[in-house]
Amino acid sequence: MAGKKRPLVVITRKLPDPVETRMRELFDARLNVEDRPMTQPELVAAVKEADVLVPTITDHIDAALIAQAGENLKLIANFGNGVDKIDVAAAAKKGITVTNTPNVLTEDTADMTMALMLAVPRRLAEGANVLTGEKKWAGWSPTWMLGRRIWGKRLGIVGMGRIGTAVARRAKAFGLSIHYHNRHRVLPAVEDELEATYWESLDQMLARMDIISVNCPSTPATFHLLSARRLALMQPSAYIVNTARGDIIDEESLVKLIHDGKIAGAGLDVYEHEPALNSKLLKLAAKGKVVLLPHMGSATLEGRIDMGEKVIINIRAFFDGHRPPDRVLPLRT
Ligand code: 8YV
Repeated sequence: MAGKKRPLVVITRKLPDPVETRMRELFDARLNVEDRPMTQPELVAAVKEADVLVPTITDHIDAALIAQAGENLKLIANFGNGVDKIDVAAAAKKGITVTNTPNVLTEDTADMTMALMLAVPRRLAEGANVLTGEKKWAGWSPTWMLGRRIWGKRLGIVGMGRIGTAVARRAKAFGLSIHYHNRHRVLPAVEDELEATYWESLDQMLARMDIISVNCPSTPATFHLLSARRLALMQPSAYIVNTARGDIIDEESLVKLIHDGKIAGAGLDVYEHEPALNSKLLKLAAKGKVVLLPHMGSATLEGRIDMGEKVIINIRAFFDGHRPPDRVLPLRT
């Protein structure tokens, strides 16, 4: 890009300092130092003048916004793996390339998935709250605060992509048997390594697992994939964990089934209408039936810096006339 006009890059949220410093060095970077989410008029103004937009999960980059983009906007370089908030097809129709930041958050998100898979059956949040709550802890007792064992149990992974596979590796080390449902079988070598059982039928897998982990992307095809009918197939002693996207699960039905004792509990990092939380979920959390986290699956300093560096690599490759490494293609319908 040496000697060429530096692209006008509008970043919609505050990014880690080292990333912002690098962006300022390389681009005509418009930073969001206050980290206040952009309003719709501000997003419209941004797409009208920018060469590159760097949005995050808190921005809705829909067809209506893309239609208002100026002729300069040639790249939407998402700070995030999931592009469910970007209308990639509308961008493509307008000749706008979309990129994301895969791989660099895989292990961190898998770690958080494992943390939730342990936290709910082993009542981690409840135990921690006992010691910080009003009531004084009366001390150990043989039958108190008993949770459920996870080693030796059956884990069913919905979506065996990068993050699903990383979850499987961790869960295998924790002594769980690995089962999965996916659009395609993974490579035989990966199935062998994980001693993983493939379930073509999601229904049949849901009915036989002790723990379900949701690790597929949010797309029109996976909206409410875990529907009321499917959730009802789970065993009353089973748990579900979601670090993918909230709208993959019919949240209202999940809340009802846990409330009625038809599902044992849930560990959630994402929500159907986040950041708005279903008040019934909060009530279940107070009873220790669910552990709720505020979308922090990939929230490590290292991970977010790596995500920023990937955004920079995608922008530089694009303006050097190369195909960016993390280009996202519209879904085949
Ligand atoms: C991101 C995520 O932090 O990457 C994703 O898809 O959900 C999170 O890791 C978030 O999307 C930032 O835009």
